Amino acid sequence: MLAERAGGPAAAEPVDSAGCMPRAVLVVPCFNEADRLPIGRFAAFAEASREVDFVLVDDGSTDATRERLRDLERIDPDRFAVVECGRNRGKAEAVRAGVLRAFERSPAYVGYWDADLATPLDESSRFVRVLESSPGCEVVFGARVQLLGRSIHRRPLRHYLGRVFATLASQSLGLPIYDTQCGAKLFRATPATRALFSEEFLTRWLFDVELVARMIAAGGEDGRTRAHSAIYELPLETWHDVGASKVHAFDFARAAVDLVRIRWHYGRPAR
Ligand SMILES: Nc1nc2c(ncn2[C@@H]2O[C@H](COP(=O)(O)OP(=O)(O)O)[C@@H](O)[C@H]2O)c(=O)[nH]1
Ligand SMILES: [Mg+2]
Repeated sequence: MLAERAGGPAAAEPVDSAGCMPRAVLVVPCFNEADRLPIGRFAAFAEASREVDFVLVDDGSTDATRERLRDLERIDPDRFAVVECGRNRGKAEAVRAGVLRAFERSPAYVGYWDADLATPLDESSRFVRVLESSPGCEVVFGARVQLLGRSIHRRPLRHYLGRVFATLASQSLGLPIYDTQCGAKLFRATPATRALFSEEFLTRWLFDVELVARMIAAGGEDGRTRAHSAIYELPLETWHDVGASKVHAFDFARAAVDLVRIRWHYGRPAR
């Protein structure tokens, strides 16, 4: 059973779900995912691993996503919670609503994970281990790096467009970040982290870039240096592009415009 504890997330020692607090809560944004949501993989993972609970966000889907999410909730209501966002507002706001709900469970770590499980759930334990073993690290970003001995499968066009975008994002942020857009991220659940999610995001898809911009801004004069040591990019063992993406070519043009908006809005820290 998940129970709230006094003292806030940073003050409490996490225990497993069979006790009280989940070690990690992963938010899964879902928009029209009824046909591709791998319910069996979610259920099997929750059964096998007691350290992760889920907040499933239905972002105003027009298919049977909500019913599928409720099915998961029925399997284990202590481990799966459903948030419904009335109308479709985009991944950014769906993740934000889910993260704020996740904080109410007082976990040690809060993150988000794409519904298609392009990043398998098994990878989440590696994210947790990084935060456990590195007290100075606040955030772990999955990074899709094609290294020998890994299983990273990305369609070539998506890969190259993604690399162009990642380079632009890195330059715009003034931070040598490799992969802002991977849909698997885990944060230490502190008040500072929660504050990153307190305001609405400017963009629908580049909120990951906005989160980094917010971290830099929160660090003041030393923002970039602090963000550099607080963010750890973890090269994934496995990442498989799952078909039927909701991101289209037009979105890459839109992304370039949004990068400019982000830079304008959050400002660029001095080098
Ligand atoms: N909330 C919300 N989530 C979305 C929307 N579009 C996509 N998503 C979710 O964002 C995640 C990534 O979407 P996906 O289509 O796999 O994008 P890609 O892997 O980057 O091509 C999935 O969990 C989707 O359900 C949307 O309009 N609203
Ligand atoms: Mg995907």
